[in-house]
Amino acid sequence: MKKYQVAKRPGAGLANSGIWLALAACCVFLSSCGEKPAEPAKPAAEGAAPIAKKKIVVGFSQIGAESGWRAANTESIQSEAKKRGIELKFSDAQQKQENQINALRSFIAQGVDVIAFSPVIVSGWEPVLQDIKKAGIPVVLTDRAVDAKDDSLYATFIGSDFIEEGHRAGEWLAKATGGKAMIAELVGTPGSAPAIDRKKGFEDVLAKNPGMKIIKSQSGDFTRTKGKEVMEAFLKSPEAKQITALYAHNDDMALGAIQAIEEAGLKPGKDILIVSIDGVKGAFQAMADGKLNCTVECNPLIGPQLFDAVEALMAKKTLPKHTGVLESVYEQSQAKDALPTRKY
Ligand code: GYE
Repeated sequence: MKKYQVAKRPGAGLANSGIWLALAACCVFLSSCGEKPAEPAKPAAEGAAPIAKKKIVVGFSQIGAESGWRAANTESIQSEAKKRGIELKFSDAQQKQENQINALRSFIAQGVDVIAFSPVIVSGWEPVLQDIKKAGIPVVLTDRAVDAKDDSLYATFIGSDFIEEGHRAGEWLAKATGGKAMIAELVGTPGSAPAIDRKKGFEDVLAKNPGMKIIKSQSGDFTRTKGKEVMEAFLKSPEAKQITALYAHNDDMALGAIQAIEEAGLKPGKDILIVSIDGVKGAFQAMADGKLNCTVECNPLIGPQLFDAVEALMAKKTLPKHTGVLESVYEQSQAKDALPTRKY
């Protein structure tokens, strides 16, 4: 495993240290002038130099704002940076890889300390990752993985196991239906890690349950609008009457599909059983209303883990290549109790 060198910005350390020392001195002075009596100062350890801390600058390229999950993820990252006094250069790619690559290149030009991003699709990242490596900037991947063979192109990946989420969704449906279901599938963004892996994990379960079949499958791009559109098309297709269950790769598409099912005069959650992934509040509400049957949790609140990694990299520590996120599976019976404390 190769260790990254954190880029040194020429001159920046020296030029800033004087200012920081002056600021630190001011802070000590101001706090000693406060109304409350100051705590007795601890004698400085012999030979200890005053610590002048440089502000960490992180460039983060977010995929977009396609779902409730994404909104919660963005909030978690922005608020955690603020809390830790880390300067965050945040860029929204509106679900386009091209925009993400441009943002990453601009982070190199700005000489940020660490680059983090959530790659919209798995492929096509090697050239820009090579350039980041050449610039000596460590990379943290969050949420979605890349398919680059050379894992020295990034320091660590923090994110969920999407194959396991697919297994959990499939296993819940197998249990709920006694292994018999004609399934419509709403796939996530084509070529994205969660779409590929959630499909694979689910199909692993189908392979063991010959009575469960996917009879319709199409991408709804992880959005509510497209989820609704695609479900409308499914319900107008010749196979419409056979559909007994819906597997949506995220809650937003399931919520869109619920509307389409209702508009077609059917009962979501009863005529068509629905299982989706994420565990956003809207899904818990839909479960409490009896319209969604199960959601497999995918935790978006990874800001603290991201900045733990950033701080470790700044301290020149080597990180594990992958860190997972703790998650659960929820059914209708748990929805009402869980709703008030649900954080996203
Ligand atoms: O499930 C979906 C979002 O990458 C895990 O992206 C994330 C997925 C999430 O749009 O709602």
